[in-house]
Amino acid sequence: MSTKLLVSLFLAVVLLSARAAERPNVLFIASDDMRPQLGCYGDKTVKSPNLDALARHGMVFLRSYVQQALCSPSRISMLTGRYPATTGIFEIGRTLRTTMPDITTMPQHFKNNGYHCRSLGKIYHVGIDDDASWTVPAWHSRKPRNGPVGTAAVAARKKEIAEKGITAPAKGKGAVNYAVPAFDAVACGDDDLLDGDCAVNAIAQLREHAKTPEKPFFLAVGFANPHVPWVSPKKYWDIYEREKIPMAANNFLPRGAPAFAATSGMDFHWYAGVPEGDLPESFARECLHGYLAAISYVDAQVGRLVAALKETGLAKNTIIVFWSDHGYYMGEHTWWGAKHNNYEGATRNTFIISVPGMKNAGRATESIVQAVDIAPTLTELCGLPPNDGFQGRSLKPVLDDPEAKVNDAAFSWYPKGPGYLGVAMRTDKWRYVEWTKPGAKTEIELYNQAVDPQNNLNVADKPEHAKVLEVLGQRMRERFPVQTYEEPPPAVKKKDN
Ligand SMILES: [Ca+2]
Repeated sequence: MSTKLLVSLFLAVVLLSARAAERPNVLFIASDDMRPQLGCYGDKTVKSPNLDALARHGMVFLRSYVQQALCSPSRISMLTGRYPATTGIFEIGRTLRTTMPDITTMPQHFKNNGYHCRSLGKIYHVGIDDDASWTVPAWHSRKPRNGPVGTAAVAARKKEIAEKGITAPAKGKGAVNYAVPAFDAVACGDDDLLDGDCAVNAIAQLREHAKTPEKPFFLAVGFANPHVPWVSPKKYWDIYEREKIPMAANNFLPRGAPAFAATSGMDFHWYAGVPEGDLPESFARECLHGYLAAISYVDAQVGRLVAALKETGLAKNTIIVFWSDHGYYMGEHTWWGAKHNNYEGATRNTFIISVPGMKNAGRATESIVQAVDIAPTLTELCGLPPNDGFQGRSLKPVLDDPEAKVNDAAFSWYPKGPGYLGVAMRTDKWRYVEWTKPGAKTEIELYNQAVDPQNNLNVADKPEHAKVLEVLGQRMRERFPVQTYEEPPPAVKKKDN
């Protein structure tokens, strides 16, 4: 080999390493079932000082939508940068490789470009992970998700099942996972429960990374709260006055909506102590109290991660994303502890991005964004080559100018039924939902978001909206042809929750 070639090779290696070292790190924080109920979203009740501080150093996306309001399909869509229409996964059960064996996911794209990629806690749905996405296998805390009361309830239920020789149902009242109370204020420290322990491990990872600044990282940290059961250390309950927590005013189903569409999950009602039917007000208030405490518990863990970034000096070169996998209902439309549909409350999620040195720090944007936009956004912000498989759009124009628009609509999917697949299109003014089923009449929903932000009244059948329906329907069909979906038979038993 000639000296000239050797020198060129050496320079190429030096340049590549220098470029890798300059690339920002990514701390991607996911929270499970956290609706945009934070101080930085204008909520006056919740205590979220750390996420509000993150928002002051970042941008809050007020109109961010996930592509399906259910844990696993939402996460698979976001992590692959593909719509569920492409992943074909609309349920909890199958891994993404079932339908897309050779896909390159967002973290895998980072891994392929020299990043150390790691998953701690719930990033993909628990038990439905993707090894190819990570440099090392995903890590899960062994600390309890529940306090002593919940842990004892599970043990008692297991004992009862063994003694009676019965087969417990996998779902519903009587299932082992649902033997725990729906909420609990535990006299313990943050690190005695799962999410605090996840933060401890994440901080340890950050300290390790600080020692090898030449290798950028993509660290994904997923918290289990505020998914039901709402279990958090008692100190987070003590910061709220239960009687002052506002209750939902629209405790009725969306009016004029198809009955099969206006439904949500019932799993919350399977937890121990949850009454059938309407919740008495005192019980409903305890639920809201528990949900808010669980948000504050996550908020505190985020604060610890951000403090670790500052302490290690990593903050100046680390992009922080905070994302929840969908919205949530806490009494609105009579739904509790639920998502599972195509309405605004289920599909709108919490989403904050903080980029070191960003000029619009502290701004909020009403630009319509989607979870599939995250992959191309981080790819661009980190200077990686684009990946043609990512279907969203980079949000860098919005980060540079909160008034900028990159999407004219956000799309979400949900199978309902049996046999219907619904696609929702959220534009600036409308939520337009089409429900198609082979051999059945297509059902349409239309909500005027400008006057009906919570989707209380379906106005699709108003004669004055005929033209709007035609235009919106055409817009949707141009993007996504009619698709059908049949839920696959359950294959392997997966860990629930
Ligand atoms: Ca979730």
